[in-house]
Amino acid sequence: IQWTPIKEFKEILFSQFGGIAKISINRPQVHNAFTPLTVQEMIEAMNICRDRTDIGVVVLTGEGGRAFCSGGDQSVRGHGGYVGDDAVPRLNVLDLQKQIRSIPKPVVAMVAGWAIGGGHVLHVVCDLTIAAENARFGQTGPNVGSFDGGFGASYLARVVGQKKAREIWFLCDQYDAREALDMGLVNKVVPLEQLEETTVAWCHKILQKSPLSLRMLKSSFNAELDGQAGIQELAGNATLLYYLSDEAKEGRNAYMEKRQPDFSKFPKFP
Ligand code: 2NE
Repeated sequence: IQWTPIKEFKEILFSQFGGIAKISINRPQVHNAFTPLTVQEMIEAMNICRDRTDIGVVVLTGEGGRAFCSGGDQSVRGHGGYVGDDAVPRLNVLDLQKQIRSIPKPVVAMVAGWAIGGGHVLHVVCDLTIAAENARFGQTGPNVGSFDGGFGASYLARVVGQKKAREIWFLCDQYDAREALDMGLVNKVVPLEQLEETTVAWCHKILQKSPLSLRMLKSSFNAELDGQAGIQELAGNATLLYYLSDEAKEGRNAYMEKRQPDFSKFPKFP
């Protein structure tokens, strides 16, 4: 598969293949652990994916075939967060998690090797996960003095159930790809050499579907779980659809033409 670079970054690769964008953490020497800069770059890439109308689906992955992501880079963990060049401690991966959930396009985690700690949470918040047979999943927070009580706990529990989510966090065990499939944590398991082609095939299927329908579905799935923020997303999509209608345009036109709007011709559906 010939990926074309979209933009150069220091700690991620960002490329596209037709309507598919791929964001790949490029720190294989530490199993793709993230720093504040990695996350900042991923956030920028996600923003580009959101804005670009030719991109319909985003793949999140890690370079090297041995890890998707091993969470926050412990070597830059300081007093109150992960510390970048500006010496400010941050947990900006939480912003990235929200962005993955709210971008109105499907996000697919393509997992080879380790998806651990904050890296595990990243795949959990993606819409779909396709795993290679060498994938290993788990949380480590209680081992290393950390935890993610947001999506990392509550959304994980929605995905695998309360008992299993508590087991994952309280025991910090690691689970292979087959176990992950059995607990509904991933959508499909394939041999490592078929991981990318399978992911791209799934993405191509998605790209053939109605983008507005996918957008509405993603925000509908989120709405039930995300409270006011989830309702806001769904309602924002309703506004988008309404703006496409002649009825809404009559309101705007009347205002611009300094006249009373005439909504009488629009049906009052049962
Ligand atoms: C992933 C795991 C189990 C793999 O083990 P193994 O034996 O296959 O590899 P190894 O030798 O541990 O790792 C290879 C190199 O990568 C570094 C290691 O230190 C090692 O470096 P060298 O010794 O070769 O120099 N490395 C791996 N993960 C790293 C990390 N996260 N930070 C810095 N260096 C890392 C094993 O490597 C492992 O358990 N890794 C740590 C996983 C972890 O605890 N992650 C942080 C969880 S907390 C978090 O992510 C978080 C949160 O809880 C809340 C908010 C935000 C973030």
